[in-house]
Amino acid sequence: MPKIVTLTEFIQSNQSDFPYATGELSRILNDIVVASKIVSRDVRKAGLVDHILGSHGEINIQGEYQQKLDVIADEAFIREFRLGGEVCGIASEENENFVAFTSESAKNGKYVVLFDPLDGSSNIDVNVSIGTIFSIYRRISPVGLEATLDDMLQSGTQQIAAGYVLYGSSTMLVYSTGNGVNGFTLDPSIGEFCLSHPQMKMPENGRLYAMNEGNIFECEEGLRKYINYCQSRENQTGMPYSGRYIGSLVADFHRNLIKGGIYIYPDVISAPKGRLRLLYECNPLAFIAEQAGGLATTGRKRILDIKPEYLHQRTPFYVGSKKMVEKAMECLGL
Ligand code: AHM
Ligand code: MG
Repeated sequence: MPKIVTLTEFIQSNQSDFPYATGELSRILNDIVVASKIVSRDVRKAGLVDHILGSHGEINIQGEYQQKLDVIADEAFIREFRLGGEVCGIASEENENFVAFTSESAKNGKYVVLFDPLDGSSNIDVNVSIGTIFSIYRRISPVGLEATLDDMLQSGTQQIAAGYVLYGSSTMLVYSTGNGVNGFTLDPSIGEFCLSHPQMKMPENGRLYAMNEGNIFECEEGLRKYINYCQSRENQTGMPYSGRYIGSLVADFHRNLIKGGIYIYPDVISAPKGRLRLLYECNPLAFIAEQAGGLATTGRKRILDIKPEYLHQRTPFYVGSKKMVEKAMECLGL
């Protein structure tokens, strides 16, 4: 049997590959590992423990405030970053404003983390896969002061590391520091993420497409043309592609990363800028996609090149196998 490589060992042995090899980024990744193990444990109990499934703000039978799982996840990650000493501030989907940590050690932290603590929340109560998405940047404000909004509003090209955790039939952590993409599966019997998917590559082409087709008449003509192409025999396989839409971005993305495919959340009439958030949903997955040989665009331009203007900015999102995204863009008229 080959030796198991745990995520902690992997991070240590690859530390010199990091852009700033001082151990700080390794410690942030370890904070993410700890928080995601906590969330994974709670997700696994979600159907059993009513205080986890209860709606936020209600008082349960023990007189405790009930918490939604996405709030539990948000708090777990913030706690690790706040106390870890390397991160000066965070932004998350659950918080309207960014949070600048005020302790002296945090003010000396050189990094910010932007994350969606639990994406796919509509899937929580029905036992379908959900995920955490994260993005790490060097701060641009001076070390020693509190983090600023400008630290959060950096283009995706500035990401130092990004990744996601998928709470699926197993829990997986997939991340990149800009040297390819590696995937780790949590072995619950030893409580460790173990290297299971080294150097992941997204197939250049695929036959799976993921889009909420309920929106088909809400989106632009060019996209309907692309979906028609997917459903026809005109495409490169000579057979209709298979539609696969979980409605959980991390799970849809992860499947396409492994099998090849495209995920589309376009601008629609009800969401003219798309539904997904640039900073903590699209940018990190765009970074992973590109690192694995895939592509991520708005349908017209590269996601990572967008200069963010505000924290919860939305964008249309076309991500997946390179040739599929290119074909979709061609249908949009590029
Ligand atoms: P959330 O952050 O509120 O969970 O929304 C993001 C989710 C994605 O995971 C998913 O792909 C998409 O929203 C589903 O949206 P829709 O129900 O409109 O298809
Ligand atoms: Mg989300």
